[in-house]
Amino acid sequence: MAIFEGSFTNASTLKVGIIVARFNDLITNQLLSGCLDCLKRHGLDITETSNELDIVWVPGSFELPIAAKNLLKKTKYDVVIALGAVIRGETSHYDVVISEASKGISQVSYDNNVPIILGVLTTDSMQQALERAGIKNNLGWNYALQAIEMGSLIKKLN
Ligand code: INI
Repeated sequence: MAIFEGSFTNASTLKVGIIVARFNDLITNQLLSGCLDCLKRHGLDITETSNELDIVWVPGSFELPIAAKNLLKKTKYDVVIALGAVIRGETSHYDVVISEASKGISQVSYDNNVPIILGVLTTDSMQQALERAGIKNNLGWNYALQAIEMGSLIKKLN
């Protein structure tokens, strides 16, 4: 019997891409900072000269999938993290944005055989989003942990 599990010990063996939506950037900048803090503390080089990390900015969560698709054309990433914030109270096309973003992200992930972490916060209010992006907990940290786990797991399975 073989048991395969992701490892959290050395993120520097991974090549990580992060795609961040500028829409609601008060929230997404916080998610990005939580993410980077976690990756750094797990050994990934997050400096400007790093070969282990690339960051791509897009206008909104709707554009996360197309950016992921093109990012994966150029370079072999072990894992990609897609960060966005969709707030129900602030938009009438909440459902369209979140549905297209999540559908597109899973499709690009399967098509390229690369895990893409769905780091899009969906909340009913800005207050809830703030709470999940740092005031209480920063889910950016969790997204990065999930990325380290999945990136290392898929490497082991191949
Ligand atoms: N994009 C988001 O990331 N979050 C939102 O809450 C949001 N709202 O409110 O509409 C949003 N819209 C922009 C969308 O993602 C696209 O950038 C835009 O429609 C252009 O394609």
